[in-house]
Amino acid sequence: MRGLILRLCQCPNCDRQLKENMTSILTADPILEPRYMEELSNRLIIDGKLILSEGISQPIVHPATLQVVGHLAEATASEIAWSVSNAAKAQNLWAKISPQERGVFLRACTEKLRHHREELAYLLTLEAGKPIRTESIGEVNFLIKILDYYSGLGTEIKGETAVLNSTTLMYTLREPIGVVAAILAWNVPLALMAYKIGPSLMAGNTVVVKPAEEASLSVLQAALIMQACLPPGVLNIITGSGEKVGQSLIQHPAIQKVTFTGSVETGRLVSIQAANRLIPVSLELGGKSPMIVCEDTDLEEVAKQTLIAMRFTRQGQSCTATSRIFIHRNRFDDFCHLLKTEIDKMIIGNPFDQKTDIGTVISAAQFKKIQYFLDLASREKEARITYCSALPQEEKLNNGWFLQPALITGISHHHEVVQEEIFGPVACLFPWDDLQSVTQMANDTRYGLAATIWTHDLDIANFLIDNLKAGLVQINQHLPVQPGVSFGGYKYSGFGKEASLEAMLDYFTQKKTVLLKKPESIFV
Ligand code: TXE
Repeated sequence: MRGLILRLCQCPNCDRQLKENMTSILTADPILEPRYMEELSNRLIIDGKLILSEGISQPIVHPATLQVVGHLAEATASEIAWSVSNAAKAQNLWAKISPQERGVFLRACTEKLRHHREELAYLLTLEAGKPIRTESIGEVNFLIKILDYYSGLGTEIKGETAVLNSTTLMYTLREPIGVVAAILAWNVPLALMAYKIGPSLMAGNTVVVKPAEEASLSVLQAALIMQACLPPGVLNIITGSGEKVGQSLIQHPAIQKVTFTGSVETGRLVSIQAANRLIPVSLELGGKSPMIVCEDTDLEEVAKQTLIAMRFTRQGQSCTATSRIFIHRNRFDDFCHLLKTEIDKMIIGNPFDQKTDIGTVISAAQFKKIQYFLDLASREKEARITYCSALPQEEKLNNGWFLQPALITGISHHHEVVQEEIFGPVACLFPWDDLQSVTQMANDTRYGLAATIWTHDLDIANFLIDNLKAGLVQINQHLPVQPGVSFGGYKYSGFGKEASLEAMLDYFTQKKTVLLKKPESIFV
């Protein structure tokens, strides 16, 4: 195995070094300064160390300019095996530390991460094309918030007791599962990392994370920063393709649990691989979330909130994006007009520019996928596509994966464009007349992740809450996932919950039942 490159930032000096590097880059034109990426290129984190992989590597491009900014390694079979066996070794020790103490480690990680917020945001923008102001900084804060939340849950890792009869006491223990394989999608890599490593580590598991090929640098760097506060081997990162690295990871005999976020099709494969090994799996598989706008709402406010709900700032690449919008027929035209007016105010542009609201799509593949759906819609006779805002004019952004937000009306609800997750800035809008039929349409997809309702009528709200088939229903707002609030889907959106105490207890521990014979009472 080739040597270690850096001992991780465990001292104040090393920390300063990293910060100095970043400051010089952040003040320069970030797009032209890929030096820092060299330090992360082709690296893995195994046994607490940053390792130069021996696997083949592929370029990482900045989606706004297509400039190569780093390289991603395809971890080799021996590196994968090395990461898992080290994680298994570390797990034996990690599990012996009390949950509260594990919380102290995790809290220390969040403190450390707080000092590196800008550089992590920079990396996210560099590799994913997310606007630094409207997306990247918020995602880094969210990573810290979620880990901070989990770090306080040590005292909640406990079971139940029952006196079965005069001689038997029953109690349960929540024990770690072992080594967890966490396979991440690219749309919010740091948030997904937090959902998975927070509960895993607190529950006494160790983790091998396989980030998405499109967004590995920010995950590597966040994990690198955390190494300073964790025992070696507790948190490992291996990079590379899903088909090879992801699959081999799941197949390793020491992996005892898989947690996955990604597409339905890959989720199915992951689930089959986990089933072959008889290990538990949790899946978060995206959505095609409905938003129902009733007649009694403040349309201007709803139009403004739709920008958030559709995640236009992230080019709609969000699993909870409200990509099917149902508006009461009496307000339909007004709403379409207001929504377009609001989107038109958004600036699509250089994601590093503080003025930019909307960045790029992540990759050529995703760009093509979205265009494919837009082409399909454009071939429908009755359908109308309204493009909003304007593409950037800067020459260096000419080849970037920028798309204008698109609003589609007049399309059948059964159409592929409406039924499939586009994962782009494309919303389909429908007028509705009665609650029964709009509920039926809202439920008429294979997904069931989230739903948003706008009404001040409690009866209508209650009817919809009771009848919508979605794991998360929001009324008169569209908040992002909140720490402590269980998040997870119905139907093809997957199974398992994230971001909550329930997520940690039910999906990252196993329950041992103890039947204890009470000694004869000495007082009888
Ligand atoms: O996802 P994949 P992709 C949806 C969205 C998007 C589509 C495709 O609609 O357009 O998925 O995105 C790893 N064994 N979502 O192709 O393939 C892969 O390396 C083990 C919704 O990027 O699901 C990556 O780390 N792992 C989603 C991860 O799985 C495998 C967010 C996800 O990749 C593997 C992102 C295999 N056989 C996309 N094949 C959400 N739930 O929000 C791939 N991987």
